[in-house]
Parts: sequence; C-alpha cells; structure tokens
Amino acid sequence: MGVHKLRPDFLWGGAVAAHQLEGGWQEGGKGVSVADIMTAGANGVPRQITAGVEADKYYPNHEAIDFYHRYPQDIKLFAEMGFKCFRTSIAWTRIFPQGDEEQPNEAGLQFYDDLFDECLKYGIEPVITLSHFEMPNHLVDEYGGWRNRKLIDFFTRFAEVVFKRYRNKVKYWMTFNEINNQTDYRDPFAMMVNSGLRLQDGENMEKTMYQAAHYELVASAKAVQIGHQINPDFEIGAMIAMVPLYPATANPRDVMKAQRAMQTRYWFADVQANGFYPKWLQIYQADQEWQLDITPEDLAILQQDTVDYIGFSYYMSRAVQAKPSEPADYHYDEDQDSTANPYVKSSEWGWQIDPEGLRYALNWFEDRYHKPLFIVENGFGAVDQKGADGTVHDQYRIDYLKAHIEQMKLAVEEDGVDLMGYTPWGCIDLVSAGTGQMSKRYGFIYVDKDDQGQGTLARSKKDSFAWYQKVIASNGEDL
Ligand code: P53
Repeated sequence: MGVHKLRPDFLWGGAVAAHQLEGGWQEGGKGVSVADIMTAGANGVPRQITAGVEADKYYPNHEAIDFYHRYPQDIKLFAEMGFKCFRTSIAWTRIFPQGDEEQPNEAGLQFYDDLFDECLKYGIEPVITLSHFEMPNHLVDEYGGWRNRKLIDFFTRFAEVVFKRYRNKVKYWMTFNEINNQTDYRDPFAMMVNSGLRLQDGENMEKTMYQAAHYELVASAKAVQIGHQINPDFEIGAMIAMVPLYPATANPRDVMKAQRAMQTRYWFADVQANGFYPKWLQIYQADQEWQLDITPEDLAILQQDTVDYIGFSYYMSRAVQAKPSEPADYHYDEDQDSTANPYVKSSEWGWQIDPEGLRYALNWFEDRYHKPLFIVENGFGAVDQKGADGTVHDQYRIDYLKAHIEQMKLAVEEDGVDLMGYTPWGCIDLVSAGTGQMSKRYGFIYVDKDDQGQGTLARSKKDSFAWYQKVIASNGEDL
C-alpha cells in the first residue's frame, strides 16, 4: 500500500476534437471533411451523412463552438483550471484540404502553430490526435476512403508534415481515434468516421472493414516510424474505444462469448501494441476466404513499429451472452450480440455507467500490453440547466468523474498500472460526435448554444469547473 502513486507529472487536462469545436469550416483554406457533411441527429436518431454539403440542411460542425476564433479565451479558462495538457486533433483538411495534394496548406499549419503556442504559454502540453473522425471527404468520394491502399501514403504524408512542423511543440501523439469503433461494421456512422466508407449495395461490410482497418494499422505503424525518426522523444500512441464486454452470467459459454467479444473489439490494439495479428483472427479471416490485401511487407512494418503507449476512451461497459445455437468460433457481432448489464445504471443516452469498469479496463490493458496507459476520454454526457444567474449545478457530472477517478487511482495505487494522465472528454461543451447535439454536454465550461444552432456562444463556468481545479491542484487527492 502507498508505494504506487499517481506520477508527480501526471497529465491532468481535457480532451476535444477539432471538428467538434473549431467551426471555421471554410476558413484558412480548409477543405470539406466527413464531419462537414453530417447533419444533426437526436437522442436515438442517427445523423444523416449527405452526399455533399446541401443548402437546406443544418450541419452542426460548420460553426461548432467557434473555437477557431475564440481559442485564446478558452485556453485561458483551461489554464485557470490548472490543465497540464490539452488533447485536441489537427483537422486533416486544414493541412491537406482535399487530402491528395503534394504540398500542405500554410494557413492551416499556422493556425496550429498559434494554437500550440497559446497552450505552451501556460505550460499546457498539447496531446494531438492525427485523425479524429474528420478525414477529407474528397478521399471518400475520389478514392473510396480507406478501402484504398493509396490512403496510406496520403495519411503518412500528412503525419510527416505535422510531425516536422511541430517537432518542438508537441511530444504526445495518437494516430487514429477509436480505431476499433468500426467493429460495429453495420453502423454507417462508425464506418464513415473511422474509415471514410460509404457502403455499397451488396458489399460485404465486414470484409471491407477488415481491409480498411488493415491499411489504417499499416499507416499507423508507418507514422510511428516516421515520427520517431523526426524526434526520438515523441511518444506516439494508439487510441482505442474501451467498452469492456462482460459475460452476462457465469455460464462458461457466456464467458467464452465475452472473451471472443473482447478479442474482436481489441485486436486493433493487439496489432498496434504487440505488432502482429492474433491467431484466432488469422484463422477467422482465412475461413472467410476474403483474400485480403495483407502483404509480407505490411506485416514486417506492423512488427517493427509498435506504439509507445495505449491511449483510450472509457465511458461505459456492456454485456454479452452466448446464443443457444452459438457457432464454434463464438463469432461476435457487435450490432446484435451486445446487451445491457442490469447491474449498472444508464445515462439518458443509454450509456452504462460503470466506474469499476475503468479499473477493470486499466488492468486488462496492463496485463495484455505492458505499456503505459493514458485515459484520453471519460465523461458524462448530460442535459444541463443554466440558471438565470448563469450558473450550472452539475453535481451529477462531478459524481460521475469522481467515481471514475477513484477507480483510476485504485488501478495505480493497488494494482500498479503505469498511467500517464487523464483528460476528461469535452472539457468545454461541444458538438456530440454520435448525435450532433449540443445538448449532450460534457463540459466544465458551458457554451450557450442549442441543438438548432441558436445562442450567443458565451462561455460560463459550471460547478464542476472549481471542482476539477481542486482535483488537479491536489494531484487527485481532493475529490
Ligand atoms: P458523443 C461511441 C462510443 C464511445 C465513444 O461521444 C464514442 C462513440 C462515438 O459517438 O466517441 C468518442 O459525442 C469520441 C468523441 C465523442 C465522445 O466519445 O457521441 O472519441 O469524438 O465525442 C463522446 O457523446
């Protein structure tokens, strides 16, 4: 007891993604990203992915919360909370507006120079995701997204340009945000944001997902290699959506099903961290007779350039149960096989709140990869009521975060997990990725804007702002 503590330089901060807060979708020469062609959905109503930008539709990411113009004030508020780091992404379309240009767009590069300088001015370390649900839409229309091997070159060119440009400003990087969300290959949203895939009639979505994911994993490994050549001090991580899948009962068949479900959701991290495809997946892919384009050169790159750490998001857990007629391979179909766990409560959006699941996840990653871990997203999406005096009493958010930080600390102090930091999601209210709503709020900072795009965009502090400030100041002792 007491030997292990949070690192003294623990990276407390907050996390966002460019497309969800910047706005300025046509400024500084920016191109159209896949996020720019998504309308607003609602709770339980999926976002529409339109063919292009259509005149009569509302696209919430176009303006978002106008961070593009307002970031100095917002970073100042992050500094006031005591942030040690700030996780955001570089919008690929600001650097390569179409994605296939030879030369980068200087105005886009300059924007991130200024943004990172603003962070560094307060001692806030930028933590940067290269691709966070915002690839150039031109690569979707022209090349079919990540089903095309050419994307590897476009992505690595982008990575090389930004690694070089920011080599003295950014040390922590991640390649693809939640690369494993496409496990749910039946979900058009996941397929588009992860891989720029618009599914064609009659196409085997599962096969296409495995092909696209393979190219992304090769691109990720190449980026790790390039990054380390440019600056050996870079720490380049994976970014995995961790949703633990528990067996619904102690029936050994449910336990087997849960094991295969976890293998199916997390093989992406196996490849990125261990450097090779797990055996069960090699057998599964061979059995399908898909003839995937996976070359010996690809496998050598995967083997050689593994990630330095595992970044992951954690919001919820789920459960799985074997069917009476379960096949011998226990094949996990995320769309059909994942069920709610009756032992834990859910948010208004049906996300199952399970703080112990975070400790479980940290231990699971530690056992499997023996690499440093970084919780780069966690948080509670909820409807906030702003009082007439501008206050928001978000005790429910404090309760959620406190319970998760307690479990995170147990994983470090009792279990010895090597944890780099903690960046709660949406530290300032922003556009929800899944629904396009503003009203699904995560922030310590309230932004005055509604689901129809109305509002002053004024910022104000919620109760959780002072709470998180205190948490950081005490390095997690005062919760
Ligand atoms: P929203 C699904 C499951 C877990 C995390 O999500 C997910 C998703 C996709 O919606 O996304 C991550 O905004 C993602 C962020 C996103 C955040 O979780 O749907 O990395 O971009 O905003 C929260 O409530």
